[in-house]
Amino acid sequence: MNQAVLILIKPDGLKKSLTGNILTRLSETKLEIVAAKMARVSRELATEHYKHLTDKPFFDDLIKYLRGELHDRRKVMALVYWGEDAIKKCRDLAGATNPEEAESTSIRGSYGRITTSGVYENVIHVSSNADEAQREIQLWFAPEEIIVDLYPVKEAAEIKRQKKIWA
Ligand code: IDP
Ligand code: MG
Repeated sequence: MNQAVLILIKPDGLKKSLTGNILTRLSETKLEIVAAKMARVSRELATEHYKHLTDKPFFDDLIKYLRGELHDRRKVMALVYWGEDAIKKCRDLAGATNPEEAESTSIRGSYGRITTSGVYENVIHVSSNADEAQREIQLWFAPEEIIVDLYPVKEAAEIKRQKKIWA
């Protein structure tokens, strides 16, 4: 079954110059990239993305981590991969959440670490099921940023606002 999955290269991955390595690993899946961008991560976006973890003791550090406050990189790379069994293929390549438990050949096992303050710096985010993928993709991307029609859309009048164009 064809599926979409959200991948984030987290700020530790960017700081360690791992973008190329991670994309190379993900290309083993033969999945198609249907959206990609660099994104700044507002507190609202980070909190919404990780809202299932609000009650966890590590939540504040996790928000700081995703926002790049721990790595001086105030951005992430966001991608949508699409194809047969996309979620399982990408989760398998990513490895376990805890980088110390992740298989050593997986992306998290190869490049992740646990900091002395207990943050799991595990280099990438991968959606864990189809519902989560839809919620996350709709959170990170607008329909026109994705080159295939993944989910239903509706027409909305655009509110006229100032925007930057090339000078
Ligand atoms: P996942 O990223 O493998 O789907 P989730 O349970 O959704 O795992 O957790 C989201 C993120 O929160 C993880 O990728 C990791 O960065 C962080 N995290 C999860 N569990 C822990 C923990 O026990 N200690 C510290 N950080 C954690
Ligand atoms: Mg998760």
